[in-house]
Amino acid sequence: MTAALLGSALATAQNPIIRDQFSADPSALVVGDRVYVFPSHDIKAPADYARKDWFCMADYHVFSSDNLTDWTDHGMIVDQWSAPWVNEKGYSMWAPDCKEHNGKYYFFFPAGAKPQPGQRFGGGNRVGVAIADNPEGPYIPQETPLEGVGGIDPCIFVDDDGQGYLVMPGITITKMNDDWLSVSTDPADRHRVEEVPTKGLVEGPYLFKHNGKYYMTFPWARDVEEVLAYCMADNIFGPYKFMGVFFEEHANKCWTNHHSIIEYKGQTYLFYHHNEFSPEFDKNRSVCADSIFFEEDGTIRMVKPTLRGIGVTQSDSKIQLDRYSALSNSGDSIAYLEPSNYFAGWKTVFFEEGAWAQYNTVNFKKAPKSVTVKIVPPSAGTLEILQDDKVIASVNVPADRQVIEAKAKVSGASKGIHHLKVRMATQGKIQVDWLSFE
Ligand code: FUB
Repeated sequence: MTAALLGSALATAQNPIIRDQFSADPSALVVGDRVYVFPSHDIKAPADYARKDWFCMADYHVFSSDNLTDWTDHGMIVDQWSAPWVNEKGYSMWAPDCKEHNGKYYFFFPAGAKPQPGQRFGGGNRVGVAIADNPEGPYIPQETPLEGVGGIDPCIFVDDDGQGYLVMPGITITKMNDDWLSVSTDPADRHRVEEVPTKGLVEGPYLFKHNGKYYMTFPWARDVEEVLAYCMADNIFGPYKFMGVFFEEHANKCWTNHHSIIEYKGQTYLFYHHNEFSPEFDKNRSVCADSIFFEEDGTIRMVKPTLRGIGVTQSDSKIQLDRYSALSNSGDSIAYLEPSNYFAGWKTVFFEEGAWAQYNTVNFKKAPKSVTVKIVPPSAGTLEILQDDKVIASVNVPADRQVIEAKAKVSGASKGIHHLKVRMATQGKIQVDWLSFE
């Protein structure tokens, strides 16, 4: 059993929310004032894993935040070498889920089982449980996987009366026994959701409840890449009604679209992934989050993935403008800072007078006196900084071959939460890494 007890601070904001490693299939859980995210962990295939073109996952980390902006990595909680029944050469620790039960945290994870006598490759995909006293761990994996349960992508749903259900692709919903280490074998405690599309793979189901209605959401390979679709019901065992798609395929052709949905401080959030840090290989993914809104009749409004993501950004942090809320129609673009290291992040490139990038929801604790803009060469020209459409600074960027931090006086700015805009005020080209207010 491996558990990281010490958390490491990982201050990030915007999408992707995890920026020092690949992460996928995020399962989010609200515990008190914090949101915990249990993703799977994509890695580059090591020498002892032959499938260089496939998912490769050997362990899980857990992350948490109390402001949806700064996420802490609590370290590794379960890995394929320490979970007794898991094939230690499987690299198949796929989408997990974690829920609280009787004051303990039950982490459900799928993995390839150790080969049994007579089996050459492995014992197939099974679902295991690891238990902890706290959401960040340490987690103790059970000796054996769940009896009678095979497959991937377990989701645990807890109804208002505390009854737990295991939801599996298929899609099946099965009552769990009170130990949460076994599922009921009574056919009356099991329901298959038939009202899902029969054409195109349906996987990664996630069941949640909102205003008394059950929402069975799932990735669906409608054409090629997966969209997110859903069914609704008044009762957990249906009948469900297919409601269609609420999240389209990823623009960057990431084939998978695994997700989870939580309500936190009165707002509903979607956690999902795409391959922003690995544009050429969609099996190295990164976790993102965006808000979800409902129509009056309870249906889910289409969710548009954003770069800005969720949470408030502090004005004295390094504001990553490239995670913009809106961009002018022409004259600017977003590019990787280092083409050989995508984890270094992005820059905003302005190349036409009047081009702008807007970044919403910045908290100014005090009215700022100056602004610093980190500039990447080659750059030259003048940028205007606006707070809610009012110009508060003009930053002159001299032609320079070095990375520089250009500083300018701010006047007329106010404190509070505001939208920020950066506008190219001259001809030329300016490449912005980040900006920050003092
Ligand atoms: O991450 C591996 C698999 O890809 C998950 O289990 C699926 O849901 C898909 O996201």
